[in-house]
Amino acid sequence: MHIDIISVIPELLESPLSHSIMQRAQDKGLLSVAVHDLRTYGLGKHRSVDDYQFGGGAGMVMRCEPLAAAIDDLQARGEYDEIIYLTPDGQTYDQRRANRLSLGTRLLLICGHYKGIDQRIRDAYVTLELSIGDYVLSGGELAAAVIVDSIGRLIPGVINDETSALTDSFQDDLLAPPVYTRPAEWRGRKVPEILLGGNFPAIESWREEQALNRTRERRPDLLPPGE
Ligand code: 6GU
Repeated sequence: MHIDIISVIPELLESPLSHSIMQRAQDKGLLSVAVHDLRTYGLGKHRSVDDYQFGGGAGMVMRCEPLAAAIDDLQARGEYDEIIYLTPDGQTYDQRRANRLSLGTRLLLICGHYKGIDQRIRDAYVTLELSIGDYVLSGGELAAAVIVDSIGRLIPGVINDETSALTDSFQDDLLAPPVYTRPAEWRGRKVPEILLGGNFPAIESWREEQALNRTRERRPDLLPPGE
C-alpha cells in the first residue's frame, strides 16, 4: 500500500507515522507514506496557496492551481484507488471503510486548512470525502494520521499476531472484552478466575459474553435489533 498526502504543514504528520506499528509497517515495506508540501506548488514569490473567498466572509480558501499542480504531478506517477479529501462535511469514517480502503494499493489524501479547499478541486478530482467525527479540527492532518494508522494496521503482515487485528473492538461489530496482565491481584482487585485456569474454550466464551455485555451497556447502537 502506498499513501500520498498533500499538506501545508507536513511536519504535523511526521511523528504519528514514525513509531510503533506504523514504523514497522514501513520498515517491512508493507506500507509507504509520502507527505508532499503543498507550498512547493504555491504561487508567486510567497508560494501562496490560499486567497480570500468570493462573496466575502471570514477565512481563507485554498486555491485551485497549487492543489491541481500537486495532484497532477502525483497522479502522473500512478493511478489512485481513491482521491480523498478530509473534511468535517465528509462521510463519517468507520472500521468498515478502513477495511475496504486497506484492500487498495494507492491512496491520495488531501488535507484542508482555513475554510477548506475551492469547491472546483472537489468536483474535478476528489472521489471520496471523509470526516473522522462530528467536531472541527484545525486541519486535515490529524484526520489523515488517523486514517493511515487505521488502514496500515490492517495490511496483512503488519501486525505480527494476525488474529490480533481481527479481535479489535468494532471488527465484529462488538466492543473488545476487558483484558488483564500480571499481577493476578492488585490492590485487592483480582483478575477474573476464568482467565487463570487455562480452559481456552471457556475463556473464549467468557470473552464473547463480556464483549456482548459491554456493547449492550455502552454502544447498543452497534447491535442488530433484538440482540
Ligand atoms: Cl477530516 N477535517 C477537519 N478539519 N475537521 C474534522 C475532520 C476532518 N473530521 C472531523 N473533524
